[in-house]
Amino acid sequence: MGNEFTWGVATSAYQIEGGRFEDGKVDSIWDTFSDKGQLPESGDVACDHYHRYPDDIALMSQLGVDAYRMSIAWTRVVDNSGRVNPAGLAFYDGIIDALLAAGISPWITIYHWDLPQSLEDAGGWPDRHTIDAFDHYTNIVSNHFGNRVKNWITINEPWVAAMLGYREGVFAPGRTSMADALAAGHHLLLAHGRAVATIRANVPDARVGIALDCRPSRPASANEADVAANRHFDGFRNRWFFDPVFGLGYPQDMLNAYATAGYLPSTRPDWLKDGDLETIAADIDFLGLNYYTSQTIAAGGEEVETATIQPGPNPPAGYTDMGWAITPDGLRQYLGHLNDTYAPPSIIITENGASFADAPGPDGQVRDLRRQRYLESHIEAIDQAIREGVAVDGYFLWSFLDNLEWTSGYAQRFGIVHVDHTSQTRTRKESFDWYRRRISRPR
Ligand code: IFM
Repeated sequence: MGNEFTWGVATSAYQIEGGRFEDGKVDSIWDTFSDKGQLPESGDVACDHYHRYPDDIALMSQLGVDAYRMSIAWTRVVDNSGRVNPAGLAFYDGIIDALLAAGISPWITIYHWDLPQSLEDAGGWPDRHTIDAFDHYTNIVSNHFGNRVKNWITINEPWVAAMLGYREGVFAPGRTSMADALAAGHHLLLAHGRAVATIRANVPDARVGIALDCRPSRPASANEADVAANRHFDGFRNRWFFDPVFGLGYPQDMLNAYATAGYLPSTRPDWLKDGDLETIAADIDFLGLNYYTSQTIAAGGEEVETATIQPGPNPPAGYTDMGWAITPDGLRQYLGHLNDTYAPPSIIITENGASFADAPGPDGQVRDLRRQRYLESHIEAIDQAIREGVAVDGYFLWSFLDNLEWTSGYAQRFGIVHVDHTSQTRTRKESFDWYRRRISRPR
């Protein structure tokens, strides 16, 4: 890995901040989802990062990272009438200034799923007007922070926001229509494209990208039905988002399949307007890739994301507490595939990490050897991809702190810093020191 390689850690606002009722914050769809009892625990307090960020940044400083990927809560900085909330901006000013003073470069994710509830009430992501509201918010934050923040990620994981939020209803806002999910996904991608232009206008030296999650897959056998199911799964889970971002438009096989299934009209969907695909394909400086696991697909699994069943020739090196198969070589292979298919100018691993629930022992140490092995094997896979010619220029470990893992609550622990969610005590895990040593090696 070369001199310019960026080593970082990542979090998101709802998962760590808490401070739900502080300084004029309005509700997001996750606050509502939690109020409706759809989360085992709420994010009202989370890791109380809202009040403890100076200590958290001091810990990051001990870690020695170059960069910190964090998200801004839309609901802190813009009120329900679209007016700027100065107190919300001031909170992030405090974080950004403390990071810069510590020599850590802030990488901002503008949207990590916390849509203002008022916009969901007006139609949410399936409604095109949400894009204008997002652009207004992007304009505010890029204008305000652009003098100090040079690396911007527009949208985090549009597949998750669209499919889990609007099709499966297991994530906020909890709606269950594939037609809505496809419209939501399109509008999230358009919001990305619009944001690229807005950020560039406000911050001429910005580097802008999007964080796409992926679920690389392979057929369970050479059997025709398994191969076709795998092709469909890849279209549903990956190509539907990667192809338009890189100017290939929506994959024709999936447009046909969705029309046949009755999710889309057989003619052009009503949400696809002239010029949309050009907007979505805005030039980006890097592709952010979030990778956790890969999956084997058999007939019947065309649209089923489940990482626990791994038939076939390549058994995983175990499972994380999420039940996700540990498949580092899947990352190496997928990086090669992305390079060959889309030729992105640069790839940044914007998330990679593992949930293991190791707790402090009697001596206070958190011996999370399984996480160290996971991280080591995935960083080695990236290194190998780089040797094979893929331009990977950064790695953000998910996550810095044990945090609110959405509908899994606090039970799933991805952090390299253990958080006791009752006392809010932070304890460095052994993986923290492992990562500190790993990133301090001469490059
Ligand atoms: O915690 C999430 C994060 O918010 C988005 N990417 C996947 C992580 C682990 O599930």
